[in-house]
Amino acid sequence: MSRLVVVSNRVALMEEGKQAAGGLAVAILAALKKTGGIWFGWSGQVVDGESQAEPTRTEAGKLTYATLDLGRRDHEEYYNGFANQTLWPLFHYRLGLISVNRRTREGYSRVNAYFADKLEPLLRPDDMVWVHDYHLIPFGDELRRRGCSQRMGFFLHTPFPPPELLTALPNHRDLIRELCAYDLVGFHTATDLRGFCDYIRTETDGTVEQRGAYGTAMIRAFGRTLLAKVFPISIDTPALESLARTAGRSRQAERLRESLVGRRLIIGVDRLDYSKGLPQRFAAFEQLLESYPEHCNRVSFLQVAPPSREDVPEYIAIRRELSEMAGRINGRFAEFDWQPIRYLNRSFGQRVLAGFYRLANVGLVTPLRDGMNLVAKEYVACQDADNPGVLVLSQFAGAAHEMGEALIVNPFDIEGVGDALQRALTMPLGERKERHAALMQTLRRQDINWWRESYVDALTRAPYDFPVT
Ligand code: ADQ
Repeated sequence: MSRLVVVSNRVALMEEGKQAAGGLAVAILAALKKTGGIWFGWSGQVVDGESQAEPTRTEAGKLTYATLDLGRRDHEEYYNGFANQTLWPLFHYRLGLISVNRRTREGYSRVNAYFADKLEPLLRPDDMVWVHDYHLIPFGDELRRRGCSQRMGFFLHTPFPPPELLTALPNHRDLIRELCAYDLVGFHTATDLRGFCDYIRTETDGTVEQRGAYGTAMIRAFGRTLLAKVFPISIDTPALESLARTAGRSRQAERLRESLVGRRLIIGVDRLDYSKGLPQRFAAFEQLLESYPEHCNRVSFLQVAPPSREDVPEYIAIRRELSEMAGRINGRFAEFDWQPIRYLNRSFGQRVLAGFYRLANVGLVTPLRDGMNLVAKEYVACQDADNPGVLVLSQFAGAAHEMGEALIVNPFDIEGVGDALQRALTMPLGERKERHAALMQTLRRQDINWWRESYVDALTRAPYDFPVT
């Protein structure tokens, strides 16, 4: 079996048993442990001066972590700059938020080239390289320039926008040419795949050949042949199910339950990011209280939102906006013994979150645009099948493609989301159980291991110069 080499912006350097890691990190580690291999990327450390000259290697059995510290300028231009102020808003359909400049694009290319310089000597001819996310689109092309002919795959964790938006990026063709250096390009949904295929059709001389009903396309462009395919990411469903069974009785979950004194609970859990639709969500909760005043003093909304990317101005702005909104709505509706919104800028461990999900009558997941959104899946997996809560889910989350049995909402339609909350809070047990059972069927069939195995299996069959089904 070929060795797997995983490349991601951040490496989840984990000592076994320590720190409950996210499902993705666990799944990747499981794959790496099976085949042996390398997990390569940024250490998460920023240092004064130049980026670290040689990777720090940490051996853990058959697995090697190889990480690099980034110099301040590289971090600023590559990570805060082009990745998070240009590509992130662009890929989330937010042209009004993109900042475009040559300096950060150059920084992005420079760091990708530098990463390639450092990984290339560690590669063996038969390795398979699996690169993750928008920070590293040019990475495969940089390896190819260094003569690497290994099988290389890329997976995009964000949405991929339609060409009408993508072409707002200066020199967009360069980025897509770089993306075409991979053998396999994976997306969460058919919408993302369609965006990519439409770009190839309309902006290049390349061709797109649809394979199967939907979900797979053979691309010939920029002198290369690659497979583009949908792989909806998921969660470790059985692990979360069993975690939630006991976590519902944990000390923190008990404290939360006691603090509610019999009130219903709506929960939201997100990184504090403008793509997650948090101001609209707060407004929808306010709408619920306004349109259905019977919920006043009977329902609490817990929003957990740890700050992220705090060096980027848009993230400072949204944090300020949300604090202001929570204060205003609480000031408007609160009673001396009831605070409508509990808004927390901190994160919790997986176990605590699982207990909170289990307690919540409604999971409110309303991003304006999201690659997948794992919180939606986690919320469902953590419910008690005999008395499950209801998921209210944005039509613009990738998860909505597979989770049609949730209450699907348009997050821009504040009144509509308010009505959906009312429906969720008053849904009869029979309907809740039916919807939950249907959602669970999908989550059990397509869990994180299924996702990882399908991807690695497809990559194993590269290059695809022959017909693939
Ligand atoms: P994110 O934008 O980070 O991921 P999401 O898919 O919801 O969004 O994943 C977040 C993960 O972090 C979940 O596992 C969640 O439990 C955890 N998390 C969130 N808030 C937390 C908190 N307060 N405390 C502890 N844990 C918390 C990106 C894309 C998504 C895509 C994923 C995976 O933006 O669209 O689903 O990658 O591909």
